Amino acid sequence: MFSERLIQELKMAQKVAILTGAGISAESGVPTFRGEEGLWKKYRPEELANFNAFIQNPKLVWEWYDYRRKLISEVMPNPGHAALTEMESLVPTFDLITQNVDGLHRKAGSQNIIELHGNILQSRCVDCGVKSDALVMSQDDELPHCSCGGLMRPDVVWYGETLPEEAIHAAFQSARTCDVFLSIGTSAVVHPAASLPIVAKEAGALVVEINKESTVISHLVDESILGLSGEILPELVKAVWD
Ligand code: BJW
Ligand code: ZN
Repeated sequence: MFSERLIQELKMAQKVAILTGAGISAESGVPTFRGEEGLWKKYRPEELANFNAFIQNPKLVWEWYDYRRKLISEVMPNPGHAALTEMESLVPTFDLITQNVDGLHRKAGSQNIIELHGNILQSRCVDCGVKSDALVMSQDDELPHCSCGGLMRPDVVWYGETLPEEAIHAAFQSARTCDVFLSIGTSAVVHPAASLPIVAKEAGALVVEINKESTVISHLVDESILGLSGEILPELVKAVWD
């Protein structure tokens, strides 16, 4: 299933960078964004994951996040998350860059996590920027407000917003300096995250994609392994380090 090149490069790697997307959490029961399963009520994620949508209808957007936070709180990391946690203990330097806001890598025990799109469990004030543990809308559907009076919003990165500076800097630095880069469970259409595998490739890393289906970067990477990350990643760890 795995090329000798991938096995040898991973064995010898001093630094491995991983980029994960919604696909890694799919086998835990978290819906991905694109395709039918990404729909909530009749909305596509891009209709809700932007500041204009929030300002126009904060109640609707909070409802979507409340629904997702509840769902996430009820699911567990899957063998794909666990394999990455194990990989971290086997590689000298291991950067786990994730686009996911679900916190499942942390729950699985991963340590060095770079969250590019924030964290759904936190909220932040639109006016003063103060952060707090996410507030669930109260029973009478009151919107969560900050002590300064500002509206609280989910502490995530929406379309058209800049990514946390420290996280994006660390992610590009990792892509530029790793020996092996694995892009896992992401459609690789959302930038700047989608540029990371390309940056790694240009810098000379072995770049391998693990995804259920081909993506827009499949023809640009060194190897594209089609299948479920919850099945492939444990096999990969076994093939390289057992
Ligand atoms: C499995 C599986 C299994 C399933 N095993 N696989 C350059 C070029 C073009 C556009 C832009 C550009 N630079 C910026 C833009 C605009 C925009 C963008 O990229 N748009 C594109 C869609 C065209 N980017 C931005 O706006 C970003 N900001 C920015 O660049 O700031 C600078 C700037 C400011 C102003 C103007 C211009 C520039 C911000 C992007 C923020 C994205 N936010 C979201 C929501 C986060 C909060 C939340 O969760 O609610 O992030 S959108 C959504 O997409 C979410 C995800 O993290 C992200 C990526 O999705 P992901 O993870 O790839 O999921 P899917 O569903 O797409 O794919 C899952 C894959 O898994 C599929 O392929 C399945 O087959 C597979 N799969 N089961 C393995 N078991
Ligand atoms: Zn405030």
